Amino acid sequence: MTSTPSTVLGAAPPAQEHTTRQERIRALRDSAYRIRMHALNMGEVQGQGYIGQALGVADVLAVVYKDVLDHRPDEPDWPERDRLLLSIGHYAIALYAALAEAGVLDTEELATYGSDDSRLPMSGMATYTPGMEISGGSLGHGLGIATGMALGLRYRGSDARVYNLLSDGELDEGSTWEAALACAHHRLDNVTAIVDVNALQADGPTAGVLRTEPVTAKWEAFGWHAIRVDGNDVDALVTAFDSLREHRGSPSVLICDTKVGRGVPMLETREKAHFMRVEEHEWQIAREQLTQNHEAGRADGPDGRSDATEGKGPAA
Ligand SMILES: Cc1ncc(C[n+]2csc(CCOP(=O)(O)OP(=O)(O)O)c2C)c(N)n1
Ligand SMILES: [Mg+2]
Repeated sequence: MTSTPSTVLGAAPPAQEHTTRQERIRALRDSAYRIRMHALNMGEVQGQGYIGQALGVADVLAVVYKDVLDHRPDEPDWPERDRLLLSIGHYAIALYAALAEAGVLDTEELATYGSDDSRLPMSGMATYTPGMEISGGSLGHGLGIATGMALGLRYRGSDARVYNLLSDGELDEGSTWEAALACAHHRLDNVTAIVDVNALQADGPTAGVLRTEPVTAKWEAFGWHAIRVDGNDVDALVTAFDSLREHRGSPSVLICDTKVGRGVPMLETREKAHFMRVEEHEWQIAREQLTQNHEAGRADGPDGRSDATEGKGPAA
Protein backbone atom coordinates (compact mmCIF):
# COMPACT_ATOMS: atom_id res chain seq x y z
CA MET A 1 0.00 0.00 0.00
CA THR A 2 1.30 3.48 -0.75
CA SER A 3 1.21 6.49 1.53
CA THR A 4 -0.60 8.65 -1.03
CA PRO A 5 -3.73 10.03 0.60
CA SER A 6 -6.80 8.59 -1.03
CA THR A 7 -10.20 10.11 -1.37
CA VAL A 8 -12.30 8.39 1.23
CA LEU A 9 -15.91 8.18 0.26
CA GLY A 10 -18.47 7.25 2.86
CA ALA A 11 -21.50 5.11 2.32
CA ALA A 12 -23.81 6.20 -0.46
CA PRO A 13 -26.72 8.42 0.55
CA PRO A 14 -29.86 6.46 1.42
CA ALA A 15 -32.07 5.50 -1.51
CA GLN A 16 -34.62 8.19 -2.25
CA GLU A 17 -37.70 8.48 -4.34
CA HIS A 18 -36.68 10.59 -7.31
CA THR A 19 -39.39 13.01 -8.25
CA THR A 20 -38.16 13.51 -11.77
CA ARG A 21 -36.29 11.42 -14.28
CA GLN A 22 -33.63 14.12 -14.30
CA GLU A 23 -32.99 13.59 -10.58
CA ARG A 24 -32.94 9.83 -11.10
CA ILE A 25 -30.28 10.15 -13.81
CA ARG A 26 -28.25 12.64 -11.79
CA ALA A 27 -28.27 10.36 -8.71
CA LEU A 28 -27.13 7.43 -10.86
CA ARG A 29 -24.28 9.46 -12.35
CA ASP A 30 -23.20 10.36 -8.84
CA SER A 31 -23.27 6.65 -7.99
CA ALA A 32 -21.12 5.85 -11.02
CA TYR A 33 -18.66 8.54 -9.89
CA ARG A 34 -18.40 6.95 -6.43
CA ILE A 35 -17.94 3.49 -7.96
CA ARG A 36 -15.06 4.83 -10.06
CA MET A 37 -13.50 6.52 -7.04
CA HIS A 38 -13.76 3.30 -5.01
CA ALA A 39 -12.09 1.42 -7.87
CA LEU A 40 -9.20 3.90 -8.00
CA ASN A 41 -8.75 3.64 -4.25
CA MET A 42 -8.70 -0.16 -4.44
CA GLY A 43 -6.37 -0.09 -7.42
CA GLU A 44 -3.95 1.97 -5.40
CA VAL A 45 -3.80 -0.75 -2.75
CA GLN A 46 -2.23 -3.09 -5.33
CA GLY A 47 -0.61 -0.47 -7.57
CA GLN A 48 -2.02 -2.14 -10.65
CA GLY A 49 -4.92 -4.17 -11.86
CA TYR A 50 -8.13 -4.21 -13.87
CA ILE A 51 -8.76 -0.52 -13.33
CA GLY A 52 -9.61 0.29 -16.92
CA GLN A 53 -12.48 -2.22 -17.00
CA ALA A 54 -13.84 -0.95 -13.66
CA LEU A 55 -13.88 2.64 -14.88
CA GLY A 56 -15.47 1.53 -18.13
CA VAL A 57 -18.27 -0.52 -16.63
CA ALA A 58 -19.08 1.80 -13.68
CA ASP A 59 -22.11 3.40 -15.35
CA VAL A 60 -23.62 -0.01 -16.11
CA LEU A 61 -23.08 -1.20 -12.53
CA ALA A 62 -24.48 2.01 -11.05
CA VAL A 63 -27.70 1.61 -13.01
CA VAL A 64 -27.93 -2.12 -12.27
CA TYR A 65 -27.31 -1.90 -8.52
CA LYS A 66 -29.15 1.35 -7.81
CA ASP A 67 -32.01 1.21 -10.29
CA VAL A 68 -32.58 -2.27 -11.69
CA LEU A 69 -31.95 -5.07 -9.20
CA ASP A 70 -34.57 -5.92 -6.62
CA HIS A 71 -32.30 -6.90 -3.74
CA ARG A 72 -31.78 -6.32 -0.04
CA PRO A 73 -28.32 -4.95 0.76
CA ASP A 74 -28.53 -6.11 4.37
CA GLU A 75 -29.75 -9.58 3.36
CA PRO A 76 -27.61 -10.59 0.36
CA ASP A 77 -28.97 -14.17 0.38
CA TRP A 78 -32.64 -13.16 0.32
CA PRO A 79 -34.14 -16.01 -1.76
CA GLU A 80 -36.31 -13.70 -3.87
CA ARG A 81 -33.46 -11.35 -4.84
CA ASP A 82 -32.56 -10.60 -8.42
CA ARG A 83 -29.12 -12.07 -9.09
CA LEU A 84 -26.21 -10.48 -10.90
CA LEU A 85 -23.70 -13.12 -11.93
CA LEU A 86 -20.22 -11.81 -12.64
CA SER A 87 -18.67 -14.35 -14.96
CA ILE A 88 -15.65 -12.12 -15.53
CA GLY A 89 -13.85 -12.81 -12.26
CA HIS A 90 -11.16 -10.24 -13.08
CA TYR A 91 -13.84 -7.49 -12.96
CA ALA A 92 -14.22 -8.17 -9.20
CA ILE A 93 -12.74 -4.77 -8.36
CA ALA A 94 -15.64 -3.16 -10.21
CA LEU A 95 -18.22 -5.32 -8.46
CA TYR A 96 -16.77 -4.66 -4.99
CA ALA A 97 -17.02 -0.94 -5.72
CA ALA A 98 -20.64 -1.38 -6.80
CA LEU A 99 -21.45 -3.55 -3.77
CA ALA A 100 -20.08 -0.80 -1.52
CA GLU A 101 -22.13 1.79 -3.37
CA ALA A 102 -25.19 -0.46 -3.00
CA GLY A 103 -24.62 -0.87 0.75
CA VAL A 104 -23.84 -4.61 0.63
CA LEU A 105 -20.19 -4.01 1.67
CA ASP A 106 -18.80 -1.37 4.00
CA THR A 107 -16.67 1.16 2.19
CA GLU A 108 -13.86 0.71 4.73
CA GLU A 109 -13.52 -2.96 3.78
CA LEU A 110 -12.51 -1.99 0.24
CA ALA A 111 -9.07 -1.06 1.57
CA THR A 112 -8.41 -4.79 2.15
CA TYR A 113 -8.76 -5.54 -1.58
CA GLY A 114 -6.39 -8.30 -2.69
CA SER A 115 -4.70 -8.62 0.73
CA ASP A 116 -4.17 -11.85 2.64
CA ASP A 117 -7.31 -12.94 4.52
CA SER A 118 -9.43 -10.30 2.79
CA ARG A 119 -13.00 -11.14 1.76
CA LEU A 120 -12.21 -9.24 -1.45
CA PRO A 121 -9.79 -11.32 -3.52
CA MET A 122 -8.57 -10.03 -6.89
CA SER A 123 -10.73 -12.56 -8.74
CA GLY A 124 -14.37 -12.90 -7.70
CA MET A 125 -15.09 -15.78 -5.29
CA ALA A 126 -18.65 -16.58 -4.26
CA THR A 127 -17.62 -18.17 -0.98
CA TYR A 128 -15.64 -15.11 0.14
CA THR A 129 -17.79 -12.10 -0.61
CA PRO A 130 -21.38 -11.25 0.27
CA GLY A 131 -23.22 -10.36 -2.95
CA MET A 132 -20.78 -12.27 -5.20
CA GLU A 133 -23.12 -14.88 -6.66
CA ILE A 134 -20.59 -17.05 -8.52
CA SER A 135 -16.84 -17.64 -8.80
CA GLY A 136 -16.27 -16.51 -12.32
CA GLY A 137 -12.60 -16.45 -13.25
CA SER A 138 -12.81 -19.27 -15.75
CA LEU A 139 -14.44 -17.34 -18.56
CA GLY A 140 -17.54 -18.41 -20.40
CA HIS A 141 -19.53 -20.10 -17.66
CA GLY A 142 -21.75 -17.31 -16.34
CA LEU A 143 -24.49 -17.66 -18.92
CA GLY A 144 -24.79 -21.42 -18.42
CA ILE A 145 -25.15 -20.90 -14.67
CA ALA A 146 -27.64 -18.08 -15.25
CA THR A 147 -29.71 -20.38 -17.47
CA GLY A 148 -29.84 -23.12 -14.84
CA MET A 149 -30.63 -20.66 -12.07
CA ALA A 150 -33.39 -19.05 -14.09
CA LEU A 151 -34.96 -22.45 -14.86
CA GLY A 152 -34.84 -23.29 -11.15
CA LEU A 153 -36.46 -19.98 -10.24
CA ARG A 154 -39.18 -20.56 -12.80
CA TYR A 155 -39.93 -24.04 -11.42
CA ARG A 156 -40.13 -22.50 -7.97
CA GLY A 157 -42.63 -19.92 -9.20
CA SER A 158 -40.27 -17.09 -8.27
CA ASP A 159 -40.38 -13.66 -9.93
CA ALA A 160 -36.67 -13.11 -9.31
CA ARG A 161 -34.57 -12.25 -12.34
CA VAL A 162 -31.05 -13.37 -13.28
CA TYR A 163 -28.54 -11.00 -14.86
CA ASN A 164 -25.18 -12.12 -16.21
CA LEU A 165 -22.50 -9.51 -16.77
CA LEU A 166 -20.11 -10.88 -19.36
CA SER A 167 -17.31 -9.43 -21.44
CA ASP A 168 -16.73 -9.26 -25.16
CA GLY A 169 -13.88 -11.74 -24.59
CA GLU A 170 -16.45 -14.24 -23.35
CA LEU A 171 -18.11 -14.13 -26.75
CA ASP A 172 -15.06 -16.14 -27.92
CA GLU A 173 -16.20 -19.04 -25.74
CA GLY A 174 -18.32 -21.80 -27.25
CA SER A 175 -19.91 -22.38 -23.85
CA THR A 176 -21.43 -18.88 -23.97
CA TRP A 177 -23.21 -19.69 -27.20
CA GLU A 178 -24.36 -23.13 -26.01
CA ALA A 179 -25.93 -21.42 -23.02
CA ALA A 180 -27.46 -18.77 -25.28
CA LEU A 181 -29.14 -21.53 -27.30
CA ALA A 182 -30.46 -23.33 -24.21
CA CYS A 183 -31.68 -20.13 -22.59
CA ALA A 184 -33.62 -19.14 -25.72
CA HIS A 185 -34.92 -22.71 -26.14
CA HIS A 186 -36.52 -22.53 -22.70
CA ARG A 187 -37.78 -18.99 -23.39
CA LEU A 188 -36.25 -17.78 -20.16
CA ASP A 189 -37.47 -14.22 -20.12
CA ASN A 190 -36.23 -13.95 -16.54
CA VAL A 191 -32.66 -13.80 -17.90
CA THR A 192 -30.86 -10.66 -19.05
CA ALA A 193 -27.31 -10.86 -20.33
CA ILE A 194 -25.29 -7.65 -20.18
CA VAL A 195 -22.27 -7.69 -22.46
CA ASP A 196 -19.49 -5.20 -21.76
CA VAL A 197 -18.15 -4.54 -25.22
CA ASN A 198 -15.03 -2.57 -24.37
CA ALA A 199 -13.44 -3.81 -27.59
CA LEU A 200 -10.48 -5.16 -25.61
CA GLN A 201 -9.15 -8.52 -24.49
CA ALA A 202 -5.99 -9.73 -22.75
CA ASP A 203 -4.17 -10.18 -26.06
CA GLY A 204 -5.26 -6.88 -27.60
CA PRO A 205 -8.24 -5.35 -29.38
CA THR A 206 -11.17 -7.74 -29.74
CA ALA A 207 -11.35 -7.07 -33.47
CA GLY A 208 -7.84 -8.50 -33.85
CA VAL A 209 -8.17 -11.44 -31.43
CA LEU A 210 -11.40 -12.89 -32.77
CA ARG A 211 -13.97 -10.96 -34.78
CA THR A 212 -17.35 -11.15 -33.02
CA GLU A 213 -19.20 -8.36 -34.81
CA PRO A 214 -22.00 -7.93 -35.65
CA VAL A 215 -22.74 -8.81 -32.04
CA THR A 216 -26.39 -7.73 -32.00
CA ALA A 217 -27.27 -9.82 -35.06
CA LYS A 218 -25.62 -12.89 -33.50
CA TRP A 219 -27.71 -12.73 -30.33
CA GLU A 220 -30.85 -12.15 -32.39
CA ALA A 221 -30.01 -15.18 -34.52
CA PHE A 222 -29.81 -17.19 -31.28
CA GLY A 223 -33.37 -16.12 -30.41
CA TRP A 224 -32.60 -13.29 -27.99
CA HIS A 225 -34.22 -9.88 -27.72
CA ALA A 226 -31.22 -7.57 -28.15
CA ILE A 227 -30.63 -3.88 -27.52
CA ARG A 228 -27.31 -2.08 -28.00
CA VAL A 229 -26.45 1.14 -26.20
CA ASP A 230 -23.59 3.42 -25.30
CA GLY A 231 -22.74 1.81 -21.96
CA ASN A 232 -21.31 5.06 -20.63
CA ASP A 233 -24.55 6.95 -21.20
CA VAL A 234 -26.56 6.60 -18.00
CA ASP A 235 -29.69 8.03 -19.57
CA ALA A 236 -29.58 5.51 -22.42
CA LEU A 237 -28.93 2.66 -19.96
CA VAL A 238 -31.97 3.59 -17.88
CA THR A 239 -34.17 3.72 -20.97
CA ALA A 240 -32.84 0.35 -22.16
CA PHE A 241 -33.31 -1.43 -18.82
CA ASP A 242 -36.81 0.05 -18.44
CA SER A 243 -37.72 -1.35 -21.83
CA LEU A 244 -36.10 -4.76 -21.20
CA ARG A 245 -38.09 -5.16 -18.00
CA GLU A 246 -41.27 -5.21 -20.09
CA HIS A 247 -40.04 -7.81 -22.57
CA ARG A 248 -41.61 -11.28 -22.43
CA GLY A 249 -41.21 -14.53 -24.35
CA SER A 250 -37.42 -14.73 -24.76
CA PRO A 251 -34.25 -13.88 -22.84
CA SER A 252 -32.83 -10.40 -23.40
CA VAL A 253 -29.35 -9.06 -23.91
CA LEU A 254 -28.12 -5.54 -23.42
CA ILE A 255 -24.96 -4.96 -25.40
CA CYS A 256 -23.04 -2.06 -23.86
CA ASP A 257 -20.29 -0.27 -25.73
CA THR A 258 -17.97 1.06 -23.05
CA LYS A 259 -14.66 2.85 -23.01
CA VAL A 260 -11.76 1.44 -21.01
CA GLY A 261 -10.63 3.97 -18.38
CA ARG A 262 -13.75 6.07 -18.81
CA GLY A 263 -13.86 9.25 -16.74
CA VAL A 264 -10.09 9.51 -16.18
CA PRO A 265 -8.57 10.94 -19.37
CA MET A 266 -5.05 9.91 -18.35
CA LEU A 267 -6.14 6.26 -18.21
CA GLU A 268 -8.43 6.30 -21.25
CA THR A 269 -5.42 6.36 -23.55
CA ARG A 270 -3.12 4.03 -21.66
CA GLU A 271 -1.34 1.22 -23.51
CA LYS A 272 -1.60 -2.30 -22.07
CA ALA A 273 -5.02 -1.41 -20.75
CA HIS A 274 -6.13 -4.97 -19.92
CA PHE A 275 -3.97 -5.01 -16.77
CA MET A 276 -2.94 -1.47 -16.00
CA ARG A 277 0.13 -0.38 -14.14
CA VAL A 278 -0.40 3.02 -12.51
CA GLU A 279 2.60 4.72 -10.89
CA GLU A 280 2.46 5.74 -7.25
CA HIS A 281 2.24 9.45 -7.96
CA GLU A 282 -0.45 8.99 -10.62
CA TRP A 283 -3.27 7.76 -8.38
CA GLN A 284 -3.94 11.18 -6.92
CA ILE A 285 -3.86 12.74 -10.40
CA ALA A 286 -6.33 10.08 -11.57
CA ARG A 287 -8.71 10.93 -8.71
CA GLU A 288 -8.47 14.62 -9.47
CA GLN A 289 -9.17 14.03 -13.14
CA LEU A 290 -12.15 11.87 -12.23
CA THR A 291 -13.61 14.53 -9.99
CA GLN A 292 -13.00 17.30 -12.52
CA ASN A 293 -14.59 15.24 -15.24
CA HIS A 294 -17.62 14.45 -13.10
CA GLU A 295 -18.11 18.05 -12.03
CA ALA A 296 -17.77 19.28 -15.59
CA GLY A 297 -20.49 16.82 -16.59
CA ARG A 298 -22.76 17.99 -13.77
CA ALA A 299 -22.35 21.60 -14.80
CA ASP A 300 -23.05 20.75 -18.41
CA GLY A 301 -26.76 21.46 -18.30
CA PRO A 302 -29.97 20.55 -16.56
CA ASP A 303 -29.86 16.97 -17.74
CA GLY A 304 -26.05 17.16 -17.26
CA ARG A 305 -24.35 14.33 -19.14
CA SER A 306 -21.82 12.68 -16.85
CA ASP A 307 -19.26 12.73 -19.58
CA ALA A 308 -17.20 15.78 -20.28
CA THR A 309 -15.47 13.82 -23.00
CA GLU A 310 -17.39 12.49 -25.99
CA GLY A 311 -18.75 8.97 -25.67
CA LYS A 312 -18.70 6.33 -28.35
CA GLY A 313 -22.00 6.07 -30.10
CA PRO A 314 -23.75 2.76 -30.30
CA ALA A 315 -22.38 0.60 -33.06
CA ALA A 316 -24.57 -1.22 -35.54
C1 LIG B 1 -11.60 -20.03 -20.00
C2 LIG B 1 -10.55 -18.95 -19.85
N1 LIG B 1 -9.68 -18.73 -20.86
C3 LIG B 1 -8.73 -17.77 -20.74
C4 LIG B 1 -8.65 -17.02 -19.60
C5 LIG B 1 -7.55 -15.97 -19.46
N2 LIG B 1 -8.09 -14.60 -19.56
C6 LIG B 1 -8.28 -13.84 -18.45
S1 LIG B 1 -8.93 -12.33 -18.82
C7 LIG B 1 -8.94 -12.68 -20.47
C8 LIG B 1 -9.46 -11.68 -21.48
C9 LIG B 1 -10.87 -11.92 -21.82
O1 LIG B 1 -11.44 -10.88 -22.56
P1 LIG B 1 -12.17 -9.66 -21.84
O2 LIG B 1 -12.78 -10.13 -20.60
O3 LIG B 1 -13.00 -8.97 -22.86
O4 LIG B 1 -10.89 -8.75 -21.49
P2 LIG B 1 -10.86 -7.24 -20.93
O5 LIG B 1 -11.97 -6.47 -21.56
O6 LIG B 1 -10.99 -7.33 -19.46
O7 LIG B 1 -9.50 -6.72 -21.34
C10 LIG B 1 -8.44 -13.95 -20.72
C11 LIG B 1 -8.30 -14.56 -22.05
C12 LIG B 1 -9.58 -17.27 -18.56
N3 LIG B 1 -9.59 -16.55 -17.43
N4 LIG B 1 -10.54 -18.22 -18.72
MG1 LIG C 1 -13.20 -6.89 -23.15
